[in-house]
Order: sequence, then structure tokens, then C-alpha cells
Amino acid sequence: MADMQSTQAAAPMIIRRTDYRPPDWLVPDIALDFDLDPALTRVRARLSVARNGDHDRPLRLDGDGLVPLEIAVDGVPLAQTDWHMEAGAMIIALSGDIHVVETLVELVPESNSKLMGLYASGGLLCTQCEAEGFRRITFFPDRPDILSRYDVRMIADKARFPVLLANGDPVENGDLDDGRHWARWTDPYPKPCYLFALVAADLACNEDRFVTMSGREVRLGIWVKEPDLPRTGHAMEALKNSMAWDERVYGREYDLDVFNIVAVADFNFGAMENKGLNIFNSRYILADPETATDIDYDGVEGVVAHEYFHNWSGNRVTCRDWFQLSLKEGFTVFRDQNFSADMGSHAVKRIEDVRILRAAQFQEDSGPLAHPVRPESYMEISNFYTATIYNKGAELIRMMALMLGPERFRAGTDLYFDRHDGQAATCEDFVRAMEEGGNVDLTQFRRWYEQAGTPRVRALMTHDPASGQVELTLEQHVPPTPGQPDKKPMAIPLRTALFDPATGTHHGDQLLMLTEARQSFRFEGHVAAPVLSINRGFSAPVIMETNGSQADLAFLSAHDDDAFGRYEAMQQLMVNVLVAQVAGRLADDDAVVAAIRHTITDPGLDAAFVAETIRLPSEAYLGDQMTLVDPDAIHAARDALQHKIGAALEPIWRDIHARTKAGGFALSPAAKSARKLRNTALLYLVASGTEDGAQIAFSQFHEADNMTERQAALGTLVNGTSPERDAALDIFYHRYSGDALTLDKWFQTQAFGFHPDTVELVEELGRHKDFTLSNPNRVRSLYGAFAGNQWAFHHRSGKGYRLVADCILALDRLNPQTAARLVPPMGRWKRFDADRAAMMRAELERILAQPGLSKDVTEQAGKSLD
Ligand code: B3K
Ligand code: ZN
Repeated sequence: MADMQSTQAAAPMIIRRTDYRPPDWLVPDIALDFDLDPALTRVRARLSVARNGDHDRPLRLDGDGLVPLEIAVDGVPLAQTDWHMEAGAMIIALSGDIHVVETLVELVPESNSKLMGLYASGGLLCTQCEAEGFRRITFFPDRPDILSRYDVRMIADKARFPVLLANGDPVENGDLDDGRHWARWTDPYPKPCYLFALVAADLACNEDRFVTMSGREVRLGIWVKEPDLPRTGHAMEALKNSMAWDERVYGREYDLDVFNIVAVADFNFGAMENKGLNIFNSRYILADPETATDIDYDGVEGVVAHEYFHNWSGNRVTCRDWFQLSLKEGFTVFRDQNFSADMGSHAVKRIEDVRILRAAQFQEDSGPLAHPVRPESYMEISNFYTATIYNKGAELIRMMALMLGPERFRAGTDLYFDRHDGQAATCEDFVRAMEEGGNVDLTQFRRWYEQAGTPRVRALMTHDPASGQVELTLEQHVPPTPGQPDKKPMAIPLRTALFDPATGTHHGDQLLMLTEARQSFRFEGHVAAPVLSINRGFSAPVIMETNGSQADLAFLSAHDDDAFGRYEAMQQLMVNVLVAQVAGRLADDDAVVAAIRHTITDPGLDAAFVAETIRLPSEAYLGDQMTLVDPDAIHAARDALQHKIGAALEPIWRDIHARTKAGGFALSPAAKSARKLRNTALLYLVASGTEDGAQIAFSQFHEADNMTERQAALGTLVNGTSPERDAALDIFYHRYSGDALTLDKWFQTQAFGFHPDTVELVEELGRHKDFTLSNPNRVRSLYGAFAGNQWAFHHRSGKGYRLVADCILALDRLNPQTAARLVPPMGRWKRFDADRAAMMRAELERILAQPGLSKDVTEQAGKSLD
């Protein structure tokens, strides 16, 4: 019933950053009493409120789908004339400056399909409040700049819910004589309500401890279903490593006596950093070799770290308003990226992060949903948990760290944490701390927060053999984005080196600051024309265009001493060939084969780096390089090149595949690297067209003692039509049908594959008995993966668009947040031919015409049509 009320909300409003006003009333303390039951939960809240400033405005308590059963002020029930409801919120006229306001509401967690607020998942009760879920639990001024101390009491049936957890530290508990029990938790750190959490469950705990740098002992708990306990070891290691890393690298110590993590099966995104009680999508906690790939293991490590790091970057220092979201998310992604790099390979981690940035953020930045890292307006804040806020936001921090250097960056973050501890801060506060702590002027750099769109930088290098002088001219252009037709030049830090082609060396890596629309840099002493290596380490999130030749790229792919530069050169070499072929021009693909041969036979290289480097760019990335995307031509050209590389180097692939077979499973960096290379070799071996390709893949599938090799083999097989394909799918299904997380891979692998009938297959899978719209992981595994499969999703019949639109419409009634996440691929219509564009637009219009559509989907679909 709560859900019906909120979907019938009034016409969506636009919230603007510049409309920010400090709160009229503060809530220094809140006491919450929960009588928990999935069928009917009663929530009694006691808020101490204090007038903020000199005004006579009433107290406004947000509510979403709540009906007040009791309201009292200072212990006296409120008369009808002293309060009213307005768009779900409760407005109370108050005469004094300090009052105690009490409310009582009832909730039905088991029918909360939005997974926001208090909900049921797999027999447990849990909460999700960020961004605006707390207002679905109790009446409260639901905005991040209201910081309160929480005192939480929970009562529940003891047999059904033996575990009762909330934020902070446990203080008291006891049994009632009716089979129920209770627990009280208090959190001494004032926090915004989006960080509130509770869990009532029957779970087992992986217990451990961590001693902080000042010698305090913290009890750590990872709570999961009993049979999953053996799969929690990796998450626990990641947690302890994160705690030590934040002390060592940022000087930040954990501040409560307990730190709990709970894994739940139904979750709208990855995890949530609630103070002292992180709640996780189980896919980022559970890992063992039988069911988790190396990518899954890394995902667990990265997300555990990310949520833990939020304790300082997000919780101790939080956001003033949701426009500042990147303050905590961009910074925390930067922190988790560096942590993961320290735990594994810096080079490979950077390549992976840039690949993600380009795939998700560059695409977003060039389409109708482009927005600045600090947005100016929104309709539904849930739509702004984007790659721009997270990943581009992290790149902004990375650029500042690069410009300041490690010591001054640390001085800046120390100042930021010390100055804003216990506050709700802004992106501007962060930049100012960097300026003051790092002693640098970031005036122009601030444009990165204001201007959307990926800057394009063109580099033109000329060389004068007589004088030995090199002139490098850099031009930048930031494309128009919605609401921002004209852009100003950005401050772009570009790590650069000029290579001597004869020796393969350079005179040093320099940081060039491009601050003008067009700017020239001179270099002396180059007898021969050098080869340009620019944006090394991907020092700025820009699109680079150079006038270097394919030969220059081949040179860099073999000689650049910057690992990212080497990767980038190889990728660009491939992109150039494929883009030319798609356009019907001749291109020298032998150069690609030669460069790959050089890389795979270089004994000094890390296997994971090799695997990353020799992979062809994705079809979507190739599409992004073209004004008009032709999905079929891209698929055909990429497939043909893959075949050529496979066939030309077949004996080498065969050899690599055979010699990287491990004797037993290990999670060491070397073992992970070997698996990555082995899977890449398998891919090329099968692509070579060799007769025994499917057999080799099937043997790998069958013999593997780990999911990394098993899933890769399955992924290779699903692209074809061999009997081995059907057999492998069948075996996989029967082996894992009882394990939801692993069964997700079965759906995902098929939806992401290149079987000729992928569209029909996805349609069938949508009707499969194991498919359900009520589990976001399952939805993402099927429809999310399919919408990311450029070739299949954009099938010329338009059937792919219809499938996804049907899913969005059905899902919107249950879970608008997850439904809205499926809209963006449809918004890329401008990049496709007229027929496809018309079909995509028609589906967006059909979505918008659905009566009662959520504001989440309304905003995404509406903007996508513009
Ligand atoms: N802060 C949460 C994301 C909440 C998403 C709300 N729609 C997880 C994270 O970024 O750490
Ligand atoms: Zn985060």
C-alpha cells in the first residue's frame, strides 16, 4: 500500500543546486523504537528538534507513503489544526525553539518491492536509506545536512530473527516472555539519516578482530546465511587490509568498537556504507573458487574497501546536499582504486579503470544524460549515481593528486578531514582544502566540476631536423552537452614523453598543463623526429587525437616504459584499423598481428598486462569512435580481425593455452595473471577457426577447478552453435541452479554472447522459470547484459529495443530505481541510422505514455528523447 501512494506522487519537480537553503530545524537526537515483523512493523520515533536561526517557518518532516497513526509534541497529542500533510510530508507548526516530536507509523516490509526503506529479503529484514529511503521508514527531515545522534531499539521474534543489528555499538539486549527479544544500539557519531541501518535476521557470523593504530580493538563481523560462511574469507581479508591501508595511506582510524557487514540477496546496487553496519549485495561478499571468477574476487575486495573507506570520506565528513554526491563518491572511488592497485598490479588496475571509464562514463558524457560531476539539477536523485559522479569524479581527484604530488596531496586531505570532521561539506570545500593544504591555485581546475562533456585534445607535433627543435601544439575542445552549449577551456594535466626512435628511450616524463584553447610547447635537442607519448597513465580523462602514424603506435606498443601508454598504443593501433575497415577503407591489419606477436613473445611482461593489451577493443568502444554506429559492420570487422589474429598466431595460442594450465588453484597475482592470459589464448584459438576449437573450450570448461576458466570457456562456446555449446550450458545450469549468484552468470553469459539468435534467446530467458523481476541481480544479468551487447541489442528488427522497453515497463511498477538503470542504452538513438533511431524513440515514447510511471523512469526516458 505504501508503494501505491508514492508512485501516485504529484508531477515531478526539478530540484536545483542553487536553491540550497540551510535547514529550518535541526534534529540533534533521535530515538527509534521498532517492533519488527515482515507483515506489519511499527515504528515509533522521538525527535528532539531545534529551530535553526531566527524564523517562524514550521517543521517539515518528509514522508513517503507513510500514514501517521499518532503525533505528539512534548508529550501532548497534537490537535488536527496544528499539522497537515503536504505531498507525503508532515508539516507541524511549533511555537518554541526546542521541542520533542513523536510519531508512530506502520510499515509492511514484505510488500516493499522498491527495496528502499525497510524491506524483506530472503527471510531477513534490512534497510536501505540512501538517498531518500529514510522517509519511507519514519517522518524525518530527510536531507544529508541534518546530523543526529541515534538511539535505536528493536523488538522481534527471537526464533525467526535471532540477530538484531543497527548502527554504532550494542548497548543492551534482553528477552521478552512472549518469545520475542530486544536489542538497543546507540551511535555516538552524529550522522545523516541516509546512513541509518538495521538488520533483523537469522544469520551466521564470520568473526574477526582488528587492532587500530592507536591500539583499540574492533570486533569485525560478516553476517551471511549459515551455508555461505565458507565463502566470506576473502571479504574479511579485504576488510582488514582496507582498515590497515586507510591508516597507513591517509592516517584514518576506525572509530567504533564493532564493524558489521551483512550480505543480502536482493539489493538495488553494490553495497551501502551505513555507519558501522554496511549492508551488501551478496555478490560483493561471497567468493570461492568454485563459484567466483577472479573479477568477482577483485570486485569483493574493491567494494569492501570502498564501503569501509566511506567511514571517513562520506560518514565522518558527509555531503551538504545531493549535488555534492561526488564529494564522497568520487573521492572514495579514487581511494578504492588506489587500494586495489596496491593489493595487486598498478598497471593492470589503471588499464581496467580506464576501460570502465571509457565504456560507461565517456558514453554517458556524449549523450542526452550528460551532466557535470557536480550537477545543477535533478528530478530523481537516484538517477545521479552515475559513472560521471563516481568514475569521472575519481579522475578529478586523481588529477589533483597528480598536480600536487603525494606529500602535498596528503597535506590537503589531512586538512580536509580535520577541518570538516562532523560536518556536511561541499565539493568546493574539498577543492579549497587541496588549494590550502597543497599550496596551489585551482581556480581554473574547478571547471571540471562545472562543465559536462569529455574534452577532446588534439596534439600536433612538428620537428625541425636542422635546429633539433620540436614543437607540440595542443588544442582542446569541450563539446556542447545538454544545457551547456558553450564551454570554457579546462586545466588539463598531460604527462608527456618524447621517445627517440633509435634508442627507444626518452629524456624524462614531463607534466604539461594545457590551460588554453590552443597552446604550444617547445622541446630542444632532438636530432631525429621523436615519437610522442602523451596522456601517460591516462593523466587526464580526455579523448586524445595525435598525428602519430600506425608505425609510431607500433613503436610505442613495444617500447613505451609507461604501461598504460603501451596498452593505449596497441589499442589505438587496433581501433584505427577497425574504424577504417568499418568505413570500407583498406587498413593494414598485419601491423596489428605483428604488434600482438611482439607483445606475447616478450618474456619480461606480466601475463595479465599482456592479456589486457592484446584484447580487441569492445564493439561498444568502437562504436563510440564513430559518428554513426553500424553495429553489424563493427561486429563483422571485429570478428574478422579476431579470426585473423587467431589464425596467424595459432601455434602460439595453443602453446600459451597449454602451458598456462595450473596444477591447482591459487589466488596469487601470478596465478590470476596466468588465468587471464590462458582465457585470452582460448578466445583467439577458438576464433582461429581451428577444428578442435569447441573441443578445447569444452575441455577447459569441464576440467576447470575454478569459475574464472569455466565461465570464460562457456563465454567462448556461447558465441557459436556447436553441440558443445548446448552441453556446456546444460551442465552449468544443472550444477548451479540452486545458487542464485552463479546462476546469474548463466543468464548473463548468454545475454552478452554473439550467438546468431541472441535476441530470441534473451526473450526466452525472460520467460525462464528462474527469471524474476524481483531480484535486481537477475534483472541486470539478463536485461542489463543484453542492453550492453551492442550487436544484439541493436538488432535491425528492433526486437531488442522492445524487449528492454517491456522489461522497463513491467519493472517500473515494482522497482523504479532498477528500471531506470535500463533506460540509458535506448537514449543513444542519435548515433544510429534513421530506422533504428525511430524504433528507439518509439520505445521511449511508449515508456513515457505508461500511466503512473515513476519519476525515476520519467526523468531518464524524457531526457533520452531530447
Ligand atoms: N553510497 C551507496 C550508493 C547508494 C545508491 C543509492 N541509489 C554505495 C556506495 O557508493 O558506496
Ligand atoms: Zn560509494
